[in-house]
Amino acid sequence: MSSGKIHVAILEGIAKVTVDRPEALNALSAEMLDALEEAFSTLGQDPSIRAVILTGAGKAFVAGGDIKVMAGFDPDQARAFALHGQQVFKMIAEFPRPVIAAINGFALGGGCELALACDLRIASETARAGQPEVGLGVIPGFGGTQRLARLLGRSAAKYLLFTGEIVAADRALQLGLFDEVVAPENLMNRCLEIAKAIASKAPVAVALCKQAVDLGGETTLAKGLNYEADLFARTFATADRKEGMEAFIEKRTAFFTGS
Ligand code: CO8
Repeated sequence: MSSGKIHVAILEGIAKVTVDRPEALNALSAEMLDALEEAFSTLGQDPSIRAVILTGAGKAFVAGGDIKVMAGFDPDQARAFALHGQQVFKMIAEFPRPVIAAINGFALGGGCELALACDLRIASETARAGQPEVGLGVIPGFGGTQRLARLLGRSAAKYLLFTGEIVAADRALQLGLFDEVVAPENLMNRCLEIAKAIASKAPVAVALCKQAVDLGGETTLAKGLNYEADLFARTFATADRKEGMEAFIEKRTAFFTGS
């Protein structure tokens, strides 16, 4: 399956989505955003998908929004572009299955924001990340000021946002921007290993964990706990809950169907 400059390959319930515009270090134009949206929209309708790995072709993950396109924007066009990117990234953040960013190289500006919209960020030792927008006279527009601060805390986020510093993988790991850093040749294998571990678990339970954690970050502890209890109860209406508990009691491996 191919969608513009976004390529999708599916193997055993795991989708690999590749941003493929290496000549511009995978910079995101409106066309690229549309293609990304179309790819995730199609994947969202496929019940066999259990996890998604998002990566970039060539030496970059994504080096940002397309500066050459943005250079000609007036404020109205800039707002429309920011809202476009935010809407596509929201779709990725709310994708009903876990999305793993396999950060193979530069994740800058809009590329760092794309990684932030994913559930996990596994990076190559050669990856670099940052929000260099202030050096261009702008601020992040695809969610960087919001998701970065929520993930790293306000101080670390402000440091990266104010200085525009592009940090190496080990520093990104230390800051909590990357979850794991591996040798470049191991990046895809490690992401596949994580995706397979996720795919072996009860899909509805995994999806509800994602919903509960993400809603919890947006509300009070009391409301989050209440929501968790509701979702916990919901799992008891699934066949996979019955299968999972029976398999434990019968000392066998559970076979989950996603129902
Ligand atoms: N946009 C457009 N083209 C890009 C981008 C980009 N973000 N990044 C790289 N390219 C292009 C280069 O222009 C170059 O093209 P050409 O060969 O035609 O000159 C090609 O990709 C290769 O890049 P370099 O030759 O620069 O490669 P290097 O290895 O020398 O450098 C860097 C790699 C350090 C990553 C460098 O390319 C760079 O600094 N890129 C820009 C990074 C950046 O500032 N990103 C943030 C952009 S702003 C943003 O993302 C905000 C998004 C949300 C805004 C929404 C509100 C409107």
